[in-house]
Amino acid sequence: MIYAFLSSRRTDVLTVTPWLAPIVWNRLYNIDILNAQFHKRGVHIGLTVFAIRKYTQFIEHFLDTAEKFFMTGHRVTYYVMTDQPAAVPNITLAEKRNLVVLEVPAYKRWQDITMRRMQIIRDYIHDRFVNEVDYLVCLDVDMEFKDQVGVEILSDVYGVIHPGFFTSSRKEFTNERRPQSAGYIPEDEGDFYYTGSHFGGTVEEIYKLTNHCHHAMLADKDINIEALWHDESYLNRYFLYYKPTKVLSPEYSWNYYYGDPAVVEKKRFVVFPKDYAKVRDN
Ligand code: UD2
Repeated sequence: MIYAFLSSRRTDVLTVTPWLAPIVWNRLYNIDILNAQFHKRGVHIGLTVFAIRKYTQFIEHFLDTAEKFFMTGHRVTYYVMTDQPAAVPNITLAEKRNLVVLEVPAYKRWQDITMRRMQIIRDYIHDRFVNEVDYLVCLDVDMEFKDQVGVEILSDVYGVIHPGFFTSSRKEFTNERRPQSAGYIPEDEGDFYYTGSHFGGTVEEIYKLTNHCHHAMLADKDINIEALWHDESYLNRYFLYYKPTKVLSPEYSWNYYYGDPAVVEKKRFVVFPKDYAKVRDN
């Protein structure tokens, strides 16, 4: 048993943060043990995903692949937030899984669409999610599941290392550098560069995170600033001061634009290539 444990240890990647949060990579965990623990607790997982304006085209494939690979065997509710409820396809879901379509406004600017996700998730946590699910997993829609994403990701609050920056120094992170901004991170600070496409945690922790990020955006709006990478910048600032209790490797938000490095043994959740000029209205 001990031998089996030692033999599956990874020496090629960082597996724990300086604040002792695990960093989740392939081969570091036993999914059967974790599944047994989470089944005992009967956890219910909510997945939020936004499909606004032309992004409704991504929803069917996103859901089809989630049915194959996301939290197999657990209780799951998909919350699809859209301005066009009729565009959400009828897909057959496995047992213990359901889909809720929520109508949300379509902001004109794509930047507002991505940033306002924080406010909308916060408000729905308050109005209903808190009574319905234990954890929330918040994802971009122009993505597809390619391999299992299960309860190994769950923790009080987690972020995912951006695939473009897992070997970068903190100076290279594309953080917001204007000191007046509520998203500001100095060049010599920052632990990882986290992607805006995937974060999660308990409903209570995601309430705190989304509320904080939304307020940071409003504070910047008042002084006519929009952080460099929008919601992603505010999320990075949040995680600097409120450290995630688990960090996921880029397996959990890969982009083949960055190649196919061997160290990322599984590309579990992957960006679906898109032509920005065709999917964005402005
Ligand atoms: C990056 C981040 C994204 C966000 C954004 C902020 C990755 C993989 N993604 O992606 O999470 O932080 O930068 O600039 O790093 N959406 C719509 N309709 C629209 C536009 C956006 O529904 O017209 C939603 C949709 O769920 C989409 C998400 O917002 O997946 C993020 O927008 P994006 O994919 O256009 O942003 P992108 O690729 O610049």
